[in-house]
Amino acid sequence: MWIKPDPGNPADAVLMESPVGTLKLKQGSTGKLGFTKEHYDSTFNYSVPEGKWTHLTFKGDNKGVTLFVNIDEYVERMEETYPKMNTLVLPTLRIGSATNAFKGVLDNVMIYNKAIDLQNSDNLALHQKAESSATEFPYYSPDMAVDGDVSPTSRWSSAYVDDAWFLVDLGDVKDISKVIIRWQAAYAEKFKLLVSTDKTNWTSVSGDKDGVIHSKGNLDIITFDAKQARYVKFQGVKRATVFGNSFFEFEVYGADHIQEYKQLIAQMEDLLQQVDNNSKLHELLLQVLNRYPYDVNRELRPMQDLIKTSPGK
Ligand SMILES: [Ca+2]
Repeated sequence: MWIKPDPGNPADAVLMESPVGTLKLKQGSTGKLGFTKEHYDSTFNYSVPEGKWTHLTFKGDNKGVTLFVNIDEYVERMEETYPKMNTLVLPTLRIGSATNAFKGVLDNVMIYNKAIDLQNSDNLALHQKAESSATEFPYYSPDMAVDGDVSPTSRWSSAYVDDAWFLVDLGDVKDISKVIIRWQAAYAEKFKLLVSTDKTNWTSVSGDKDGVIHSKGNLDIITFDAKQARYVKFQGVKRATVFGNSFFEFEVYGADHIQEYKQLIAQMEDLLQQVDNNSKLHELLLQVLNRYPYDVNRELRPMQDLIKTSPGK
């Protein structure tokens, strides 16, 4: 669904409700997206921005629920084996609420009775071999950053040096195009991201002319043109704190066409403003836009062709 909340929504503002539960823009006083079911509160570590359109996808199964924001800008999985409190039954009896409706707009709410196959959800680093420079404590070992667990004690933490490094071996050479770093409070203000197929020759994938990436901590999502890599390395340049560098998870994702798809969608949105509301092109554009992002796996060529048919192109 698309959502554009007004500024200043109150605590517990409800997006949807039914007797079985509520989906909330703000879970309690956290300000974060969440849902309540059978008196259990589940909260995503994500606040929906006010005053602008954001796309949310909830992918639910019998174990938990995954949140995708604008396809791949923020992704979180909530799952708990017992009790199964993090599963979501979408409460769609009412959009808004009889008592505490959120203020804002929802658009294009689509509900499927099967899990949507969004690309790019396989973390290639998960449970692979990892190694690093000296750690702060033996138990904050490099494998803790590739175990898929973001709980407070499951993290890699380096000794208190600027040039700490960490690398993961993907097992085989793969095309990759995205790395996500989920930082603990001790993050790197400056670092490099390097890839290699032989563990000897390294290339930086992003950053300034020296390959230096600047971070503000919390979460770094680094996307780049597809690169071949078996080894993916974090190279610290400058620490942000007196401590070392520490992250809960270091995730690597394969090449895909999400970025290209999103660019085409943006072009189509621009085009939609320019064409006659009653034209065939307008109708065709809406057909594609209304399917965003559910058709992320679609062929891109028809979208490119459609843009080319527009007047002035
Ligand atoms: Ca971890």
